[in-house]
Amino acid sequence: MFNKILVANRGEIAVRVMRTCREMGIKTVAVYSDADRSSLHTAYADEAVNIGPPLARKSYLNMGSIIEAARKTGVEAIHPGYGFLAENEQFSQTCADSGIKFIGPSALTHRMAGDKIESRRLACKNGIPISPGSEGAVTAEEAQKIASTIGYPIIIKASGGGGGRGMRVANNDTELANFIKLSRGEAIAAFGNPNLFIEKYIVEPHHIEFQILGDQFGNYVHVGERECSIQKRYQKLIEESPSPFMDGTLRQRMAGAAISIARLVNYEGAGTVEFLVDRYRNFYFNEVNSRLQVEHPVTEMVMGIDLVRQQIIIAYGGKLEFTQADIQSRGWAMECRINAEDPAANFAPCPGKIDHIIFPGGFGVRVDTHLYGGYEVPPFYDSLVAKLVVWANDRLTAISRMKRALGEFQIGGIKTTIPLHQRIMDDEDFIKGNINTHFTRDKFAI
Ligand code: MV4
Repeated sequence: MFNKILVANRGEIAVRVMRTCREMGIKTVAVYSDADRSSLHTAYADEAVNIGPPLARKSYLNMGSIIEAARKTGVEAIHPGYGFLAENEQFSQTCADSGIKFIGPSALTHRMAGDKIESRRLACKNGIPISPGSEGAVTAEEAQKIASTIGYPIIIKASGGGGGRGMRVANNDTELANFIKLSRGEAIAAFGNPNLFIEKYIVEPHHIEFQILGDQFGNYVHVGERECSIQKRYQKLIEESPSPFMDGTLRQRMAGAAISIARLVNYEGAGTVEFLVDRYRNFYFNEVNSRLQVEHPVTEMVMGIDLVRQQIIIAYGGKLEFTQADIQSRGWAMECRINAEDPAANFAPCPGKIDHIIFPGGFGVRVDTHLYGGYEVPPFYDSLVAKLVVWANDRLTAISRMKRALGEFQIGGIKTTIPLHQRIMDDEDFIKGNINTHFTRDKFAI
């Protein structure tokens, strides 16, 4: 096994990855920016290396200083967490060139997954359902021609995009022409890639994703689905597993599609295949996320599998520790993302000093966080400060447990999304499992 791993990230995910390393007897190296000298991940690691100024561009996204830290400390592998360099093709390649194992898929897989038109084409060619639309990149004229056959509404997406950036919904030819211009400009500015494609807009879809694992010997398994429909502004708020919308046959069909995708790109490590599901339970491939996801704990809770441990074993060249037949989901898990945001100020980021904190606990409760009393949440990074995850035998008990745990969680000094989660847990449609991606907009006008 590896002796030492560098974790190229910060916050809760850096701590979460290091915890598994420690259990596996692997030493850890933290990298930290000037703003993270007193961060939990910096203190938790066996060694810590400063990699520069607060701005991510100069520290957590600075490949040169991270590779240098890896060399200096003699690590054999780098775990990127999520965000920052996790899906960066060039970083994956630079690690390979430096003789450091990148804990994640190859540069080639990143390229494939990062190009939405390519992955859409690949899915289509292999009989995996996609929303009807363009075959490749389109001009405004081509888009209108396609729209005239498949009909409105049409959604415009950027090939280099993801997470909703550069997306627009058009209801007629005029809007389509205008929105293509706007999205094109955005796509060039944000991703340096002008390519746009269009799809038939699916109304009120569920966002359901499958967790997959693939080793270097061509073994692939799926570890069930996560329902991620509760989101605001394309940022997930609540995730759960299983999905309340799922049934046995749909699960089998979607899991089969997810594993096909994994095989097609020789997926190595842990990944997610994302689908949209309409109200009639038709499913459409959306995109591949080639990283460990924020919401991975809900899968861990129902499956009893440490996904980071599997990532490390696979990266080392080991075989998956189980086959599909060994994997069995049990009970219900749910995660609330606690963000340092002010609900009264349109959810603006709300950094600041934690003057007092009480964590929830007890049976079936897991808190992944880097918060501690006296810590100052810096203004430079993502506003996620804690993930509150519960497990219970069934969904209603999980909701009761989540309400209990949200009530116990006291974070003084900053504003958080805890009150919003409490409102959602009391919502009758949420309780019934009547949810789709428009839930927060429809019910809470956010
Ligand atoms: C769609 C869609 C409806 N129809 N594609 C948004 C994020 C990106 N990953 C894909 N997204 C969507 N694609 C078609 N053909 C609706 C969304 C969408 C959405 C998807 C997942 C979670 C939340 C969402 C919120 C609004 C729109």
